[in-house]
Amino acid sequence: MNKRTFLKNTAILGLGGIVVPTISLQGNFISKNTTLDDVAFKQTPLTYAFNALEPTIDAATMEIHYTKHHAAYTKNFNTMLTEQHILEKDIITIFKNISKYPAGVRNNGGGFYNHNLYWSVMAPNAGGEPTGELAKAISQSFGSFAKFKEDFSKAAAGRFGSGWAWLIVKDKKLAISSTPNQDNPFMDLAEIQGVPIFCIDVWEHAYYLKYQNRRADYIGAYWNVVNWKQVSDNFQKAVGV
Ligand code: MN3
Repeated sequence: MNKRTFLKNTAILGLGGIVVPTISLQGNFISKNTTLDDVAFKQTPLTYAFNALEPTIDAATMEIHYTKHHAAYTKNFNTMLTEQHILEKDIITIFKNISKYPAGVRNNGGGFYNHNLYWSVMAPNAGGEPTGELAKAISQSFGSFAKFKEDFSKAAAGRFGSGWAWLIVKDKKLAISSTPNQDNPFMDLAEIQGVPIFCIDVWEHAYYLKYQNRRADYIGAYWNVVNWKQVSDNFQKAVGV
């Protein structure tokens, strides 16, 4: 290397140090000038009224759950990303590396994402049974729809404390899992990892006003509001990946 090339390289390296002065977090570009707008993750708008899932989910629970609990997770998630100068916009990428992020990103990011999925897999005048490819896959994986319901309900009832039960696609096959708190099957620290296509929130805030301590009753009634059309779409996307 001659002196001129050496100086040129040194200048570039020096410049690099100035242009990217901040620490790196799993390759995410981090800027000191991040604003809330840069990272804003938003609550999915509800496509039905707060009272539309009555009598399975009462209007008061829906309204508090959506406008208080989910709104808080969403706000706190955006605030965490801003404070930590995290510009990653793909939440799945964040989840797949979640063990490297602060706990607040894990808890609030999970709370943000999980509830968006939960609202979307419920609908008024829904329930019944899935059809098509999803119905076939459920029979193949669990023996029958009835057995799937039984196993999923067990996972939801058996989750100690607060958390979620999931139907996931793992290696193109269906599996049931559950996670504590606001963890999600995409997260690198989830016991069973996969693509979540259906879920139930078993935090007490999801059912306590109507069902009090009777979590099993809430789980039993939940099947009346499942939006199988949406779950089927989620399944097709997940197996198509
Ligand atoms: Mn909840």
